[in-house]
Amino acid sequence: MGDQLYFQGHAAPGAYARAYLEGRLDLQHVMHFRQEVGGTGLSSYPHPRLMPDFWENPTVSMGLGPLQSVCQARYFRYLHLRGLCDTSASRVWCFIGDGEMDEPETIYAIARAGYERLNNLVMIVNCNYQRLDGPVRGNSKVIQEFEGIFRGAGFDCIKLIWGDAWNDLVDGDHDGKLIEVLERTPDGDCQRYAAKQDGGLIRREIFEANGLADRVAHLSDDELLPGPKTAP
Ligand SMILES: Cc1ncc(C[n+]2csc(CCOP(=O)(O)OP(=O)(O)O)c2C)c(N)n1
Repeated sequence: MGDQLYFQGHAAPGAYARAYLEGRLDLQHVMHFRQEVGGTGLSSYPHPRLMPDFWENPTVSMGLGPLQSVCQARYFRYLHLRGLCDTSASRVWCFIGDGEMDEPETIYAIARAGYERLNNLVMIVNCNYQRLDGPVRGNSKVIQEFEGIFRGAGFDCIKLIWGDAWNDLVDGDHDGKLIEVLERTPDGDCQRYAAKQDGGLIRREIFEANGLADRVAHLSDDELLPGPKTAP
């Protein structure tokens, strides 16, 4: 038996794009994104009733994906332990938005997965700080908060934050001062750095204002830009 996937709803166009490149969808489908009632289009969100040959698992009512993924992971375990089906290599992958992390169902699902020791479950949280009704949270550090929730439930946790452009700066941060500055920089400021695309701003506010100007003296403003595209 294979894996099961639960995609956060706004990732659906990514799945459609891949299916188009693989030849599973044609241009007619793609040109009718969100116009599926006539029979040729693609539903905006994953749902097996709307697209029975494409989606197996409905998501998007926020919290549904995480909740179902835990049930599925538990069911894989059940099947295996009772000798009904070999699901020992099956994994459940659940893609969640940072707004979706606010849902009680999501928090419950994470706690439940920890309680059941479901190491066949991988949850991936995309943190873009946006939900339809505004920013995910004001003035805080969502990635840090989420890490606490996951680690508290017993998950291993990997944070992918900057890409590799700042690896040398982080590797050379022997006294931890750069990390400390980044950890107290609120999400809103990181979004501002990413939006302004101004390396000089990053130099002034992250490095010069904190006595770390020498760390980046050898880098141009442009070379600083690949840094915090998202939250440190
Ligand atoms: C229970 C519930 N409440 C509200 C909505 C409306 N809604 C759809 S997507 C969305 C925001 C999603 O934000 P996030 O999880 O961060 O994903 P992103 O769109 O940023 O990828 C909201 C509020 C919903 N689908 N389900």
